[in-house]
Amino acid sequence: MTDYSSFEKPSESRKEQRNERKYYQQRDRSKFKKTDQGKEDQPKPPENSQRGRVVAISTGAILVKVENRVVSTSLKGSLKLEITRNKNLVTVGDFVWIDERGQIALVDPRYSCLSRADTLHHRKQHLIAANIDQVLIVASVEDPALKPSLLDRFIIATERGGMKPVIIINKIDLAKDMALLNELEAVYTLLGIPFIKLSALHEIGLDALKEIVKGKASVFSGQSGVGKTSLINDLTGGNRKVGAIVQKTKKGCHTTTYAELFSIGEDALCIDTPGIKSFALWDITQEELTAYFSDLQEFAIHCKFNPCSHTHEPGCAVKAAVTSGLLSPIRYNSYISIFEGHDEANSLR
Ligand SMILES: Nc1nc2c(ncn2[C@@H]2O[C@H](COP(=O)(O)OP(=O)(O)OP(=O)(O)O)[C@@H](O)[C@H]2O)c(=O)[nH]1
Ligand SMILES: [Mg+2]
Ligand SMILES: [Zn+2]
Repeated sequence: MTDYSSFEKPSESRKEQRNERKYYQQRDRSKFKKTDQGKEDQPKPPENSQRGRVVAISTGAILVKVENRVVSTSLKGSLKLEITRNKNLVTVGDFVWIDERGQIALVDPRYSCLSRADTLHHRKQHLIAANIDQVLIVASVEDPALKPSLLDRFIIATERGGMKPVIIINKIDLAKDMALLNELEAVYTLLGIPFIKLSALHEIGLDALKEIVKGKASVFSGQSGVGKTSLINDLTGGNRKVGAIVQKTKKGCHTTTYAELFSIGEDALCIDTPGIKSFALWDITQEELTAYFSDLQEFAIHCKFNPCSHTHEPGCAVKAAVTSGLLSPIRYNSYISIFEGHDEANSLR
């Protein structure tokens, strides 16, 4: 079991806990769609309850760090009734209040939250992690192969949830052709998204990763087998379980089975997550989708029709920009893939 003793400074007093709570509530991410923060009539924590942070959720148990110990707890019955639009009501990184009976009675408003549509019920939000600063979107050059449209899905979910995206391309030791990588690097650099190429196995490029995680809370997310846990092991000197790639499918074997939060050194936190099988965006309209592709949007304003889906309409400036080399076909294909729901289950409204 992970040693949680050093990962977050325990709050000394109730007053300090209140201040901490206020701090998180005040972090304004108004540029992004609010998750569930800012409600005027937030319920108050019950008398004699203690505040803690969810560090892991495994089958049946929610592990919460309260002061400097980790307790195994569950959701209070009345909270479970609120599970309607959400697949899960509490997630790793949440700040929660544990009542006298040892159950979670209240979940604090989140200042950020990474979520996707539930695999089975697309109208439901599946929370992956909460109250983090950035999402390290991890992909590998090969085994499993790089899927640009998956990067873009993650970027949209990250920005909607109020976090900063960082693209981490692992396994560069397996790269045969750098052309795709270079093109992606150019696209994302132009969009202001950090793009880090490295190899967890050969410890290449780790300094850039160390720099990126410094002083922040980061969640590592991506397909199974891309090397999330390997990278975290490199950063923490830990020995978490990693799994070999299934040679026949070139995919990971879902080694990490639940999300877990722990510290990287003194000042950084990270969350390791299980590899995702598919990533459907949650609760997004077609208009919003175009707005998230800011490079595409630049041309979209010149389309003959408004609105234009940039698929079949005559006089489409977006398609013209791809033809003339002004817009990367990778981004356009990605947009189309999300718009039409190709290769990943999708839930556009
Ligand atoms: N060639 C190469 N292999 C790597 C590299 N990083 C990780 N691997 C291998 O990729 C496999 C999967 O690594 P994991 O760290 O378990 O991947 P993960 O993303 O945590 O996978 P899940 O927990 O299933 O989501 C292991 O066999 C690692 O040794 C790398 O930089 N290069
Ligand atoms: Mg893993
Ligand atoms: Zn158009």
